Amino acid sequence: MAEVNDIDLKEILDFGVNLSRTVGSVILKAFKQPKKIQLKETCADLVTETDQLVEHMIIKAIKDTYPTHKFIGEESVAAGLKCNLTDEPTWIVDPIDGTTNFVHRYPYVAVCLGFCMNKTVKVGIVYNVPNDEMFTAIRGLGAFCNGKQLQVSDETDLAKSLLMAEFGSKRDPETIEKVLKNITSVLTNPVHAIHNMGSAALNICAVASAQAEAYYEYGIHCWDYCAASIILEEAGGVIIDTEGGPMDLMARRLVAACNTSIAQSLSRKLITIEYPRD
Ligand code: LIP
Repeated sequence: MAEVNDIDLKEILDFGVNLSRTVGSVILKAFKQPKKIQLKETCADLVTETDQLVEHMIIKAIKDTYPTHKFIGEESVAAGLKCNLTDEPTWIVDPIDGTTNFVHRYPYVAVCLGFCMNKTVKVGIVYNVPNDEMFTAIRGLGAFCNGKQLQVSDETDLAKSLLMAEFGSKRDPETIEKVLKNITSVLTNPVHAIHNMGSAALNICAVASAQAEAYYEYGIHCWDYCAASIILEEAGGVIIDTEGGPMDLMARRLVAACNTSIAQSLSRKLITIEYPRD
């Protein structure tokens, strides 16, 4: 029985899957429609009214069903709410991971619901809406996509790997120079290729699904990778900090991989791009 501190994690998962399907239908309806776009931190950091509406629906459902639970949501934090993870049962929510994809109708757009207790991710749901792919995991009980169990790639050589990477939304010359240094360092490792899906969560789920061997990014937020992190770990993969230590949910950076050897080889190739913590 998946229970922690008398919280039934299977019930949490079922609630999260149903909720992500409900809000997913709102996203799908808006997917092809014209969108009202606002800019957040930079000219490439977009938000739409659908992001805000979906997060409002998610938070209301959590408050109605689990009134004592806490939440951290991308758009609530953008509106000024503190991003403060405590030991309390906490939902970490990204209503639309891949907002730029959503704006441009590129079909990689995910609802991300991570459920944490004592600052540890216990349940993850990543719903790729346009492709109807429901990625789920409960700590200790495996990872699944539409009910099919996931297992990472058994490749151990970075040079024989497909890498996912994202380049973030900062456009200042200093950051761009470091981003390009990392791309050069990895391409000359060499690797088979560097691809990206425009969604941190779906890049991580690609590694969990043995469709890629590793992924790295600097500048993402806890809501981008909380839910997907447990899906990858339950599929047999690893997520570490870019400096090589354990994953830090608030550090805004990560290396995700099918095994520790590839994760550590990749982290040694990277120079740090500094971002303020969440
Ligand atoms: C996105 C991440 C992506 C990153 C983008 C953006 P959002 O999240 O999933 O990995 O490169 O800059 O942060 O904003 O679409 O939820």
